Amino acid sequence: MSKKLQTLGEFIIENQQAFPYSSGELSRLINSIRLAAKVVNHEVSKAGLVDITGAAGDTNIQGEQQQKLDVYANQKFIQTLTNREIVCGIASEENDEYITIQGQNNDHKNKYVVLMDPLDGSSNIDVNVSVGTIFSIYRRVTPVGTPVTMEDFLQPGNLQVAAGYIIYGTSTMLVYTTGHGVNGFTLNPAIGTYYLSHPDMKFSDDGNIYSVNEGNYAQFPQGVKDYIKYCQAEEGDRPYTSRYIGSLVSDIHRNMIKGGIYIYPSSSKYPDGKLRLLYEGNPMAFIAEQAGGKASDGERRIMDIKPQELHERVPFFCGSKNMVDKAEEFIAKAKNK
Ligand code: P6P
Repeated sequence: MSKKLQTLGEFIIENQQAFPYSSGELSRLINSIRLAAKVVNHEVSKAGLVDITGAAGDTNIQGEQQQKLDVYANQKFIQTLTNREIVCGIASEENDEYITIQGQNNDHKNKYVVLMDPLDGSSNIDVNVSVGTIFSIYRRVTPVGTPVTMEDFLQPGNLQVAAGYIIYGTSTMLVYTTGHGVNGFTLNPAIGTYYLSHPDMKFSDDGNIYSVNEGNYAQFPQGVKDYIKYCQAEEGDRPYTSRYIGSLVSDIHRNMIKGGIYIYPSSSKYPDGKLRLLYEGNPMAFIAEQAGGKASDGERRIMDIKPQELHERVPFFCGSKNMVDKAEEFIAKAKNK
């Protein structure tokens, strides 16, 4: 007799106590993300068939051509989050400025802010490679009843109340945490229901996969070069396997399941790294730590960094704890030479 699969809706209800101080609003917020993800998944899954993958012409904060699916995903998540009377502000990679949501009575009574990358890795769409949505949720810090300010968005990652990602891959999964572990739900597209398929996801302390764009090797700091050479050396359980999809959500998801480290370091091209702290680094760091892994900028814990700007970048080392520790060791050694 096969075990009855638990749906995401049932999981949220059964774990309601995991959402502290929430009168069900955070549950409803996760539910609205679930809905938006289904709508975006529908479009992403047929991207090759309709004229929606062509560049929308504009460029986003990354300076990347905005693919129409980027724009579509951004609109869908903003629309869904706005309609649910839970969120008082949204920041997105696709918008230079944050969006204030006044609420139906223009009373700014909603308590949560959401920061997101609505379609990360979108340059992979044209080559049919997995892409993802990344989200980070905070309780506002300025008084309820007033418009949100930048202070509500520039919170350190250690104040996140929830974070997660959707991976639009061979199957579509929603993986998230509210600070009580990490759980993965797979969408059955035939009936539009997510089922708990990966309960209590964990990074192994060790791993043998390293994910970095080695094409930029010459631009890396010496410590990072030294760590990459360590990964490649024939010694003990090494050489490790190099796997790099070029889609953050996919690389982190694979490493969480198989063990490994993802690295996007500072370089001469990206002195502060390429990834954005608020809607890539922090949510993936929350997931990683809740899964027993680690996330740093090579020295500092990602979630302890006090953000200064909405779209600031950060060097990013994330994954199996002992692998991140070893990379930090090489970085420190090179600095002290
Ligand atoms: P590169 C996608 O643009 C992204 O933000 C991440 O999803 C991905 O890991 C990284 O950039 C890829 O960057 O410079 O290696 O192409």
